[in-house]
Amino acid sequence: MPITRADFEAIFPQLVQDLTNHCCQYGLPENALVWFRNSLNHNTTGGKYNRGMSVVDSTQILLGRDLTADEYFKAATLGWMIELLQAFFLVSDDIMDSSITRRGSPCWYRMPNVGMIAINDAFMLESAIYILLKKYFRTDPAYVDLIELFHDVTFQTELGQTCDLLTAPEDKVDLDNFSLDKYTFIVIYKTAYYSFYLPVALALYHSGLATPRNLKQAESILIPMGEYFQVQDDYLDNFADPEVLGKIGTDIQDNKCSWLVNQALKLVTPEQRRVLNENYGRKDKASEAKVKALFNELRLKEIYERYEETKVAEIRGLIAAVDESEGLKPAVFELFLGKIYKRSK
Ligand code: DMA
Ligand code: MG
Ligand code: MG
Ligand code: MG
Repeated sequence: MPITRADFEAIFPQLVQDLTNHCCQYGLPENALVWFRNSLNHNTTGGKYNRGMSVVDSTQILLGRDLTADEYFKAATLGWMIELLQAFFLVSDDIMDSSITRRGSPCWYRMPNVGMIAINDAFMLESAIYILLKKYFRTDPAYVDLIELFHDVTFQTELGQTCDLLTAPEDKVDLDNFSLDKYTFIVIYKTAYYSFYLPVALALYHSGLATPRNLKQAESILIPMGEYFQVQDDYLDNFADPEVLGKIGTDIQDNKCSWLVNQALKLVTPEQRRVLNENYGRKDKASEAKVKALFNELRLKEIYERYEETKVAEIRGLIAAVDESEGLKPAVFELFLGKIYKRSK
């Protein structure tokens, strides 16, 4: 049975307690302790938990049996470490993207009395990963592999964010600067590694099945799956109801090299390209509305729906070809894909 949201959430208070205890050894003043706990709760909870819960589900599928209480707690703890990593990225991403809301609330940096303290809070969310890893995995044979995996994937994500931000200068709109090749690099690095490869790689280490071959095969399926997920994110940024999505789209005003603008550039007439050139990346609602109207005119919703079916068929093909000789199981990928197929948030 896949883990439920409630079961996964039930683990988190223990981890907040562990982090609290860790701070108490330094005699951290009470107000700072309360601040850290608030940041942990606000920034780490309230999402979909696809990444975190997938560690538990994947471990169960790989071992082909119910987990012991200890295995289950540790799998969920690894899952929460991804949610902490995600919290670290999102707090920073929302500052850099000038976003307004996240998970239906104001972004952390826009909460009362937070502001740029959010930068240090982001660092602390990242550091929390390694405090928990040490507490629960210090004597695990895979400890060094787990640390290296978190470090490698973090750096990969930061490379992706660098390219995302550098292709979206605030003061200079240059449509020639966008391309699908750049787009593919950005999304694989900023999203696919930490959101898709990391959960399954953690499950492979936790279940003792992290052979080089299994890790490589998992990567070859999960990277395309992560690409698909970020295309969805870009599509939803413009086409979803912000009430359902929990965040207000910013890609057009932020001059992002998004999937939608890249599709638009393939289809525009010279006149439409002029409209795009004059309105994309401008920090005002009226210009944004003109770009949104153009995206509708170009029927990008239908282009997206066609892309979705093609990409999912390709991923299903990769899953069907999984080599199970070293214990990898297609169900790991099927379950993960099922969680995101045709998502609306
Ligand atoms: C997401 O990019 C990537 C990371 C590493 C957070 P994004 O800015 O499109 O995400 P969101 O739409 O959630 O702000
Ligand atoms: Mg963002
Ligand atoms: Mg971003
Ligand atoms: Mg986005």
